[in-house]
Amino acid sequence: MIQTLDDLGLKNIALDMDGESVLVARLDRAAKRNALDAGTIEELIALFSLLPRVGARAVVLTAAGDHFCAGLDLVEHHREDRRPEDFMHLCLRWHEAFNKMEYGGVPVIAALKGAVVGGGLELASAAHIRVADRSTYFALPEGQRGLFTGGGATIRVADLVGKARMIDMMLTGRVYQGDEAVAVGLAQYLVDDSLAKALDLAQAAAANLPLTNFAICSAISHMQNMSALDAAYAEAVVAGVVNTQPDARARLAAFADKTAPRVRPDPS
Ligand code: 1HE
Repeated sequence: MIQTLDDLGLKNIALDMDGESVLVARLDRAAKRNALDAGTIEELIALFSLLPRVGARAVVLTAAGDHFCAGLDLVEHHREDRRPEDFMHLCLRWHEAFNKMEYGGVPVIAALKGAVVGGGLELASAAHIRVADRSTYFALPEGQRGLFTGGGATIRVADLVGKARMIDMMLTGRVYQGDEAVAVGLAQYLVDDSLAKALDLAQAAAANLPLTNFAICSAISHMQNMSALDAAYAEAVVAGVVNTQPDARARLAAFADKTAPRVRPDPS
């Protein structure tokens, strides 16, 4: 049975630790602009399935080279000449990978740069926080390539930017970047150094209690899939468990005895 990240034998994703508890996972096919071939998708599934069990408290997802991810490996797709059922099954593997990220309960912060396009945007949109730098640009070029999204964009990208913007991106090849990308919801931060910012955010998230992060990074997504009535019930159940966890008592005591920091406006 696989016990450690080393046992996974990843070839297209490099792993590193930032301190004790933040795992840095780097897409490592820069020569192919980190295009997602079938093998890389399997590696993402293996990695994000194991994460909750190896004690990583947060993950930064980054990429080698100048581009975060060019999406589906179009050369592999062309070479394989897939039948509809082959590609449908491949899409189910993409969904498995991205669902493991979104619903796995461990915060995933994407440090973006260059092209975040097609399936690369689908990957980024499965992260819990997206940090862009000035080189980052977002697009869904499937429309122009004679393709359609298959890695969850119809759910996650539409959720981020809304149906009308997603349709515009696919019909016309519209590219979003800079402040406009933040304004439409594709990224939450725009900075000079997206990796440094993502690491800061990951360290901050890693300082939360793991059960609290589990709820934040799985329950909110699950509740979006429920009716309002069921979501309210599920929220009460999750809060019942999280808000009574013994590990939270010290934090509550610190607030009560006035040693905990207060919430203040950002001084900058
Ligand atoms: C690739 C891929 C790829 C690059 N699959 N090999 N995605 C797209 O339509 C994006 C396609 N890629 C691009 O538009 C550009 O490559 C980039 C803007 C990302 C980067 O441009 P550039 O000038 O730096 O690189 P390049 O010269 O285009 O490519 C360098 C190498 O990466 C080259 O390989 P080489 O062996 O000839 O050196 C390219 O073939 C390779 N490469 N992108 C395979 N995508 C589940 S459905 C999801 C649907 C989709 O994601 S559709 C794909 C959308």
